[in-house]
Amino acid sequence: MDPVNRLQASIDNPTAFWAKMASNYYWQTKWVDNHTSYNFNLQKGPVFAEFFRGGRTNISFNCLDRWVMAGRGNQPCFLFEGNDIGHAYVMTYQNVLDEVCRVANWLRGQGVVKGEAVTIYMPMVCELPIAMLACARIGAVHSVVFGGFSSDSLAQRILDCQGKVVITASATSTLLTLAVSALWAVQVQRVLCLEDSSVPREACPWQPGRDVWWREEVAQRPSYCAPEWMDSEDRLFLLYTSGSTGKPKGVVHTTGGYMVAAGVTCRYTFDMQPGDIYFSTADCGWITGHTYLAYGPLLNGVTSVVFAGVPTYPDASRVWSIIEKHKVRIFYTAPTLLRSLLQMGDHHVKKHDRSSLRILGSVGEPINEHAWTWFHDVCGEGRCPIVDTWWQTETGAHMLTPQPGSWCKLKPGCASVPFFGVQTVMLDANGNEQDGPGEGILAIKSAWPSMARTLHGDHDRFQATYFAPFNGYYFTGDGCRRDEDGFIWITGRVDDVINVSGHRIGTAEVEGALTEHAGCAEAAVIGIDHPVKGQAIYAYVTLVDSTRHDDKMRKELMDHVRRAIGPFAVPEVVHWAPALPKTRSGKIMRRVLRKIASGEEKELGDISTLAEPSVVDTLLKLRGV
Ligand code: 6R9
Repeated sequence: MDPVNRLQASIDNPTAFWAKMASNYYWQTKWVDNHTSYNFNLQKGPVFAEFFRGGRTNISFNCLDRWVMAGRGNQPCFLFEGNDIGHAYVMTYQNVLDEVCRVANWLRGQGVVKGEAVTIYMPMVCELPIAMLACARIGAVHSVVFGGFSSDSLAQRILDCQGKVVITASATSTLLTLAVSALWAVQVQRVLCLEDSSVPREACPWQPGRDVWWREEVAQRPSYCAPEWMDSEDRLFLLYTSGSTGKPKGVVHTTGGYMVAAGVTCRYTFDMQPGDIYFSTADCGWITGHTYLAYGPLLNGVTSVVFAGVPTYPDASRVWSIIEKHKVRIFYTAPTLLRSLLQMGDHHVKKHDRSSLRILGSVGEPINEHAWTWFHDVCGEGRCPIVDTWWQTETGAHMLTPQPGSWCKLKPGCASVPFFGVQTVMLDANGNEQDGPGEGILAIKSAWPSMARTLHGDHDRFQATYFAPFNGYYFTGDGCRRDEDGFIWITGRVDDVINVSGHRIGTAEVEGALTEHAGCAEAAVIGIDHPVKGQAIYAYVTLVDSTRHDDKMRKELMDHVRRAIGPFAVPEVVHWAPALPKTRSGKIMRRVLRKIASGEEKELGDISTLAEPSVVDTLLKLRGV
């Protein structure tokens, strides 16, 4: 069958496609014949999805033991590159399996049982995916919290998942300080801390009896731990993400379906073969690091670069020097990094040999044509296809992407076509499917194996967020356009989610953090275009005392957001707003705020529905004050 027909056949019959793919993995017990079912129609009962019913497996076994048993134990699994040049080492598949087992045995020793949550709060070192795999080994549910989150955010997430064990690191002293200060507020019985030689032990706040050192505790444990055979629908992990309202949502992923989709998307989108050298700049604190650093590459037996440094240190050629050093074949990164590197000049790229590169990937936000062309022509020397992968924390794996084969057209900035077995549709505002070229809302019509099964502790919110907007469909929150070839272009979020440097942030979260400050009466946050970050956070703030419109107050508010959420959520601009533009029913008109922020006040449109039209003039006067 030619590739186009093969893709279409998988979309027409996803169940058969996924079952065929699943048989490439090790299952301790095979699934039953009618192994897949789902419901997306709220009128017919609760939303659910089930894949490979009856099947039992363990993802860490498929990531590690399988390769060791096949004689690949001495193959490098992780190629670590620290921030300082020369701080580099290799871990083979056997080394990783041994360490995963030791950590798994340590976790069991703490009484952690199958189904229990373990929070992981670490920088991007090899021990981060190792800790994740160790949880998976014993059926504990990992909840990784990005190292850039503040102690308050960490505490909130620990409380929500009720885990008693936290795994963290002293690699940056702030990390441990933050971890410790947050833990005081909550019930945590044991903290496993990875020591970094650059931080003296005395500098680490320590609670004897609760806190222990990784190197001391883990080394004593046996280097084999029998895997816990998990039902396909048993939980694998929780990952908190932002939505348009309320507190962060704990997205739940399960074992079998996630495993198959993580492995298969890597296999096809990146054309991975065992032994390939792969480099992703993703952090395991986000979904991309889960699927395309921790799990997917290992499921394919590839060798992954784990880069813990800053891409511009010691200079802007760092990633290209790593690509040259390790002869990287597949490079997966985010548009925001490309945009920051391209400003620094082509010479940084060209001084390193990139002839090993075969496939380039982009993820996290729309890639603009300029960045795409630079990535393709300069970095990839015009030889490597770019796979612009569209997907989400909730989808678990790639949903739309070009395929790297020559049969798939490459269009700069286009997420292109559905992945095998995925039924994407374009809806109009009333939820009707649209055929042919046009614009609409991107939705998914039927279940796929790596879809989120629920939100931790809140299935109602899961249904209300993703299925109630268009009953019968998974609502992505993204707008899209379909061109004459049937290719899909992502046009950005249609809800109140902002994407700053590929980090997903809810406007409501930032507003909540601002209004927690005693001096802030009200806040409205929007996203504005930013040349490097894609979007930046722009905050309108109404103070209790308007005589305090000054930079000192501005700094206080920004510091407050840094403490409440983390540095990446700090507003780029704070615009004083004695009052906000609201409708008569009290709804903030964000459209008006966006126009004022972007200097398009001539295009404000109809503002006659504003309760108090004069606020617009006041806001214009205070722009830049
Ligand atoms: C994987 C990830 C999801 C949101 C998503 C969309 C945006 C991701 C994109 C893209 C255009 C792409 N997004 N990939 N937009 N082109 N290739 O980033 O997950 O952090 O949950 O963010 O990111 O808006 O809805 P997550």
